[in-house]
Amino acid sequence: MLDIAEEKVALKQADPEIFRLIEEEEVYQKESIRLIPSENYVSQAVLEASGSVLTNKYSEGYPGKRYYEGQRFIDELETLVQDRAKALFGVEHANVQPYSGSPANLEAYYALLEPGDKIMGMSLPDGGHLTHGWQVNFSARFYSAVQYGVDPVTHLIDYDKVRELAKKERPKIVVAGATAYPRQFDFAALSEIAREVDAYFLADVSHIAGLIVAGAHPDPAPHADVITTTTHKTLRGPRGAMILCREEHAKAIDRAVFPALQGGPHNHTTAAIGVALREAATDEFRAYGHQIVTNAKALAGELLERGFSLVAGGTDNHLILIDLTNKEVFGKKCAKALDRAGIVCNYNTIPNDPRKPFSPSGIRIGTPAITSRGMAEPEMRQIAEWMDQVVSAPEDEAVTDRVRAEVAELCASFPVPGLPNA
Ligand code: DSN
Repeated sequence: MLDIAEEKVALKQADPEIFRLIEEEEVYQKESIRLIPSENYVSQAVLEASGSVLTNKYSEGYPGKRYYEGQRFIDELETLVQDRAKALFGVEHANVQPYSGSPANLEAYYALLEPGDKIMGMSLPDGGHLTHGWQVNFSARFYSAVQYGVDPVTHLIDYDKVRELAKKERPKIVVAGATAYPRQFDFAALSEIAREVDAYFLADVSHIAGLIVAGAHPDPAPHADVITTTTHKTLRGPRGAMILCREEHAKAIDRAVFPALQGGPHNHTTAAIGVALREAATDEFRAYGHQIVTNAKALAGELLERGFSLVAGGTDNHLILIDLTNKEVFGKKCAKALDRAGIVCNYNTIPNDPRKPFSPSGIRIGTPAITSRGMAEPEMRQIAEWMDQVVSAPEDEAVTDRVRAEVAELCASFPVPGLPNA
């Protein structure tokens, strides 16, 4: 296999500064345990499509109806990727052009709502996303927003309470989806609530798309009017997004993406999404999706044994939210100490967090990236042990240095997909 320097000869000569930063990031990605639940490692094939000449082409419009000439290969490419998305997710229509998750949600709202209409989504501190109606986001400024949360004791969504709120507030759209909810969504229940108040039902499955296609999480397709998803989390594709919907919404969705809110699609990303969708349709990927959950459950169990307090008591998806209030260290300090030890995670709010989002009480971890490296239950035990050691002594450099060396040694046995590992 080529080493990093041989692979990027032109870049090294043309721009040694950028080359160096990429090279250092590659080493960092290889030598650390990446526990950020929204990150992953793409395959070499996805990287190659992503870095292809398709970045040179403008293609405003859709296959068969473009505003630029020279689309003979791009039309075929985008149609192929749309078809793969429809088949994999079992939906009638797929728009594969959204630049990322936030634009995709904006586009879905634009297609279905009028300015000022009411959005009902999960609140950010309880695990939702900014674009689901959080106060500082466009979704609460251009629309009006009401938020549901989790039960303060169980940390689970209380669907009766969501129904009560929906009946009182009469939103025009109910949004399911989260960035820090470690349990499964009951899409059937949320869609029923939406129907009861004549609202649309949007499932933002960005975090769990890979689990859904692997059969490791319930499927929203039978229930949702529209599904939005990023493509770079558990789905293990490039940074991008898709909007999937019923045929009745297809025209409105397509118009919202282009010309309303975007210009030309990023064809290199479209191609890389297509490669990822093909990979995600394999038995190997199904096994991968189930192993993500198996690993998350194993890691949660090991953490519980070491006295960590977990929001919602554990996990049944890819992520774990740790409440550090019973430890001597809060989220940010803990995340920084873990990073020094080669274990990368997010500091994160927990439900009803008494602390501020920039220095919250918790950390958020997840297993998609480490599962892509082939790590399994024995490694989860080791990771929990290292986390315990660092969290118990976050300022002890001897501990963080030792753990970092041990982490690098373990990582050397688990090659990173897509990176030279010679
Ligand atoms: N940034 C994503 C995450 O980390 O969950 C959500 O947008």
